[in-house]
Amino acid sequence: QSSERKDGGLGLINFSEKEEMGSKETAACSSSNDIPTLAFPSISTADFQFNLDKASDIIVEKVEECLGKLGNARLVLVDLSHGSKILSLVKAKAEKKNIDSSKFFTFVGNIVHLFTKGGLRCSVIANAANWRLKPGGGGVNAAIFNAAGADFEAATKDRAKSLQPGHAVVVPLPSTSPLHIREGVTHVIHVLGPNMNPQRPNCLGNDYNEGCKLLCKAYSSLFDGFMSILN
Ligand code: AR6
Repeated sequence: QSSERKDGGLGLINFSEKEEMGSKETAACSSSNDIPTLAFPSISTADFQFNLDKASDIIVEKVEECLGKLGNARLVLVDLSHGSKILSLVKAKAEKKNIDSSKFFTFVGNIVHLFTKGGLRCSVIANAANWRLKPGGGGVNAAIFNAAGADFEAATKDRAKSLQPGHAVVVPLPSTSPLHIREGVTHVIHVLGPNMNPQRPNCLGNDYNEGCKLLCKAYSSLFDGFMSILN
């Protein structure tokens, strides 16, 4: 149940005010639903086992870099539960850097139900993909492929057959996709982050030099992909 509750500030709300928002949050939400919004998960930090402290530094750094170029669009980091460590770390670090919370905030919810269960319309969502760009596995990848349906799989194949770590590919979501119809999502951006899990392909061992470079590159590619949609 907690997986569908909201977390971060919306619109005019500061990170620190989140707990008191209730209905105000919903109102801010519905009035902001026309703003182009990218919802993204924390790339590489669950199945791919990337260190959360390092990942949160990178997320905040890359978000800050991107915000100046975004116009009126906004970025939202999502995770499934209120207990999410990565959301807490990012929220605290973003607040410290005075990042504008109308342009970037965190949100608790399932990335495939942000509008219908959370009231937050996101035109674009990011997928923490695998290198084959295949359905299955777990986490965000399984959720998005399941929710988006067969036409999305075909649309992905049209765009790319595989992905290198640090890269992203933008896939327009067919208008027949349930995710398009139900949630208003127009594009999915597949991103492949660095893998630190020995059970998965291309494990970097403990090479965080390379890992951090690749995670930075992954977020740059993701945000560039989002900006290419806006333009
Ligand atoms: N909605 C929102 N956030 C989610 C959801 C969801 N439905 N599911 C997971 N998260 P992960 P990775 C959060 O494992 O580490 C797959 O098997 C999760 O709590 O999806 O990059 C692929 O096929 C975490 O914060 O991605 C790849 O092989 C974040 O999303 C591999 O996992 C990313 O977790 C990629 O692993």
